[in-house]
Amino acid sequence: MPAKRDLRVGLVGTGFMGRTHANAYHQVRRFFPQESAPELVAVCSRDEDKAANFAAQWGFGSHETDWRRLVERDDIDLIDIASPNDTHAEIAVAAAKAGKMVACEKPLGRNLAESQRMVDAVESAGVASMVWYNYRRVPALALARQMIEEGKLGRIFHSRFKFLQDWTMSADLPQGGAGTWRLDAKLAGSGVTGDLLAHCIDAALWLVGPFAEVCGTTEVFIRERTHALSGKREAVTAEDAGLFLARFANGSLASFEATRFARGHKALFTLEINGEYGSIEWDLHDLHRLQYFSHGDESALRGWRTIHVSDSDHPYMMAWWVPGLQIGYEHTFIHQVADFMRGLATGEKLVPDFRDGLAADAVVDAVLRSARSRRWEAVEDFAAPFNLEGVG
Ligand code: SOE
Repeated sequence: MPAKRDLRVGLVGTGFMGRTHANAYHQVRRFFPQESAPELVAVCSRDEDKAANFAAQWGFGSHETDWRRLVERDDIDLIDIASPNDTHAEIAVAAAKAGKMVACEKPLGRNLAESQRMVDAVESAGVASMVWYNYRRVPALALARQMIEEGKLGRIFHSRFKFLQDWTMSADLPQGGAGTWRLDAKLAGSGVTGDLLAHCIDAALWLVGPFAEVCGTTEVFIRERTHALSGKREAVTAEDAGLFLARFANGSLASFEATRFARGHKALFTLEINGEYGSIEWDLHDLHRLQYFSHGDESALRGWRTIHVSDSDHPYMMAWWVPGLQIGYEHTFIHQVADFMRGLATGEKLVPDFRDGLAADAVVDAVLRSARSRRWEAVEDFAAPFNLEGVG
């Protein structure tokens, strides 16, 4: 099927996230043919071999070793940033100034000042932006959002979010460098707060609403690691674990927990929301199921039910297989590209955009402030509406 208007993509970063994005650009034209299609114009990595191999493997027309070259090219519409966090702000600001649309991995910046600069850049240039909070596009979570919008849970009182991993538990694991930059706060900005809690925070912003205040604590369990670049033992400042309590603008309360030291858990992202009329529960390890309790059910039959979110009337599932057959992690990225393309075509607000990313980063910032001050800290509300007229 011919594309309506191809979106010419320049991707920065060839790691894990670069692969998820490249795969999404490829697949979207097959499963969402009603949207215009991305064209994979160029990929950029500082390492020439990595860039060339990635371009060949994922079908990019060309490769670059300097992102500035990508930004200068006039055959690219969208700069997609999937490189480590310390590169996000500089690339995004330059791309927006050059009139390009910008997509960026989460979190936006390493700190609030960088995130704010990124938002200012896209808003003053009037270019479209997107943050890859991909879990919003899990069909079961999209269904949860629909149910909340329709009032099925009623007023929300409590919610719980956690994201547990164990991949950094070995004291021999270095910090810094290609695979382990997430452990170096100079590059990442923070540890689990900006990496894992950020996903919980984005889900909470989306499903529960704006935060009012937070109170949290963090810990670094292994305080020194060899730095992959210097070869020397260096202090670790990226937190291994973080816990916080939150009070939302709607008066509800929540707890949040993330760690990379939960032995046996690889990506246990779970959430539960309790409302006046019902509750929901979800678990990334079983991502196509949504648990739902409705107090409105006949009293003798009331109980938790499992919704297998794989039917054609479930969000996104019309595009996939026949009812009952499920999809997975990589599809969330494909859905995000499909929604982005549809937003560009219709003018519908693209979410989450950089301003939504800033709202999440403001919560990250307040949690880290609270961990230092050992007090409740207010969360600044950045989720002001952004007029999309003329965007793109
Ligand atoms: C960290 O291990 C990580 O890869 C995060 O950076 C991703 O955002 C998360 O989706 C999975 O875990």
